[in-house]
Amino acid sequence: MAEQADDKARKAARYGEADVNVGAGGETHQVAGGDLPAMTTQQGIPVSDDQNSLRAGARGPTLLEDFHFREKLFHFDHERIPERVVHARGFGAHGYFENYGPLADLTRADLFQRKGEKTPAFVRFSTVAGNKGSFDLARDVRGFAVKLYTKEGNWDLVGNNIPVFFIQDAMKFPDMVHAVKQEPDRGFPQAQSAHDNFWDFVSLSPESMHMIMWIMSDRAIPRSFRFMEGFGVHTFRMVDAAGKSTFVKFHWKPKQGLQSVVWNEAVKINGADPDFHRRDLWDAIHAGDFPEWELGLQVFDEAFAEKFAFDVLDATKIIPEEELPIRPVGKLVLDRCVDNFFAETEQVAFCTQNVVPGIDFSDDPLLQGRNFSYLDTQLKRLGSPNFTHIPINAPKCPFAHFQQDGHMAMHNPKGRVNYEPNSWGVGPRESPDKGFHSFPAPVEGPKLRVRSETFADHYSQGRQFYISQTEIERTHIANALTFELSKVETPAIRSRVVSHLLNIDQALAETVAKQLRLKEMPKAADAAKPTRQDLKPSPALSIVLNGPKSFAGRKVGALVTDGVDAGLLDALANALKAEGATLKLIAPEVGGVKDSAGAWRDAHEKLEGGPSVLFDAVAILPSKEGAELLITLPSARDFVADAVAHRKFVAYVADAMPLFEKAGVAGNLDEGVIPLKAADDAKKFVEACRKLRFWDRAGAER
Ligand code: HDE
Repeated sequence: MAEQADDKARKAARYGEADVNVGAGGETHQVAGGDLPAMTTQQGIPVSDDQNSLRAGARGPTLLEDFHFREKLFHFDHERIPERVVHARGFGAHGYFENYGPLADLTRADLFQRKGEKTPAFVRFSTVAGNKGSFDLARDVRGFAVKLYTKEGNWDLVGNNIPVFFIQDAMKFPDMVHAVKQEPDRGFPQAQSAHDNFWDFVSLSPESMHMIMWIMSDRAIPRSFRFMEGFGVHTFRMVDAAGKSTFVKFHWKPKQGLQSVVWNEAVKINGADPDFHRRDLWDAIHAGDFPEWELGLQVFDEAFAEKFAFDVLDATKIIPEEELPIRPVGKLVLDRCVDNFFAETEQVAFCTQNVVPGIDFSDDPLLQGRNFSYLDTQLKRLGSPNFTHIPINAPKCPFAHFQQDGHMAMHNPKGRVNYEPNSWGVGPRESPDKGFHSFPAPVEGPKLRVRSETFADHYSQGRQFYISQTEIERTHIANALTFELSKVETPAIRSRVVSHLLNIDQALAETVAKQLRLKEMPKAADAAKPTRQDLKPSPALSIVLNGPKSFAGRKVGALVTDGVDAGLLDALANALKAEGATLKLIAPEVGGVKDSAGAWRDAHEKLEGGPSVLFDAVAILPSKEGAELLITLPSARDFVADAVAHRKFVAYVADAMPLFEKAGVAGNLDEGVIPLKAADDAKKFVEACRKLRFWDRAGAER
């Protein structure tokens, strides 16, 4: 009887007393007047009890006859679909692409014909190597996959946040992915390239070296999805109404500017908030701060391709913006989060072969291979050739064909005719004018398994990327290589990587060798082509040189205690609001603090849950007594010490000084550490924050 009383309390709590009528035997009914719908099975049969399985006697065995119980567990047991082999961890959002003006001179693609036209879009960002449950701030490439629901079908531009790739031929993709993912015997490391197999593969595949420069740079640890670029990577074609083809490379430029974190921060963010990137996008969209990217094109003809120093079909090469400027043609805005993560983000099926009339492929061997792989992988993951019947994958334009049946077929045509030609006068017909035509590029030659000679230069652009970085960015690359290679257990692999670095930059190779404490400097690796020394730096490749103009969209974490100066806090909040940035309060207890005016201020985070790594800049605002408490808390000392070490802008009140001293950073009071004395100082602090980091801070690394 005690059990039944418990049951009664539980049910009452769930439905609210008024909605539940508990019968004498403990059975419940939702009484009329409650506005919640009645629960049913999948077959629509009303459910009377969702708490207890059907048993022979109160303590007896469960009966097979309990169809509700069996259906509920059957469905639960089948909830998962296979995660993506790569790009398993992702986060998606809806939005639109807005076209700036007609592009008829380049392409007949319908979405580019009318000024101001909006095409619905769905974007999924992802990491590559980690499994679905891994953390967001792995050092990794980010997927930047865009599905555009155009009036002439779905166009999937399945790109990354890095414009080059590890390999030149799709044949090597399974090897490359096996090498980077967890090692097969032990099942780890997770979401890490810092292990022997990856660097073994890379050191035996010099074509990876350009990509290695990118993933060892801060590009691989973005501050959030909102602050990274996207690239189509391959050369594509645009084809106009007359059938003229132009080569094109696609770029997405974030209007928010570029921003990354530093490695020590990434490591800590992964512990403090493994969902840092997805939470950021979710929060921004929910706050109405919709991220935008401008779509830019690099367009060129055969003549340019002929004279360009590298093969435009080689996905390990870029065309520097300074050599071929980017033409902005429209913008992508993300303004709506998904309603259901599984239905949309998990089930979305991107396929590189989804192109629309006016867009076409080039012969890039990586792209050609992808065009097979993506369709194939969707069948495995979604389990049916009818995956386009799922709303997120269905075109939003009219469609008609004679494909039929299969698992879970949802669009089933009526009537007798399911083939063509037919003489019944019904059903769709091909349309030679409107339909997709492949560009008739002339091809001939013997069937060969070869790598074109024109793909042989593996180092020159890696060097160009490196020399395009600012000093601090170069230091980060050297440190990242050192970190990763220090996790490699086999000394020969470490040396082999350094032998490739020698072909990129002597000083970089020497720094890494020294930081690894290599006993002997290896000889430079044999190069199929010597590294070109004449390529000019491309400033567009640096993050620091392409940061934001404002602090909008960024977050400041203010460490507060009881007695926090109410006027200063308000001044800071107002200055940040005017900039389009937000203020979060971090307090010893999540309940909040009482400010100097006696008013209550709710905290957003308890100190232990809100370390400074989660913020773009911090303000240290305790009262005098508050500071005495904070100096006893390791998390408060870390808050300050980390913010300084990560070269953040720090605002502080004089009463906070004991905390700086205890944290060992009282000697770092440079121009990036800004005293808040009067309300006007808050504005100065926010203006300083526009630079994001005070890179000149001396001795910041502890
Ligand atoms: Fe992918 N890639 N890839 N890839 N890729 C997949 O497709 C593949 C490559 C990229 O958010 C898979 O649906 C091959 C380059 C993104 O759902 C798979 C090759 C670029 C996403 C696959 C490449 C990408 C994927 C796994 C070498 C940047 C996530 C699950 C030729 C331009 C899309 C899936 C999403 C996903 C194959 C190389 C980007 C297995 C064979 C280069 C953004 O089909």
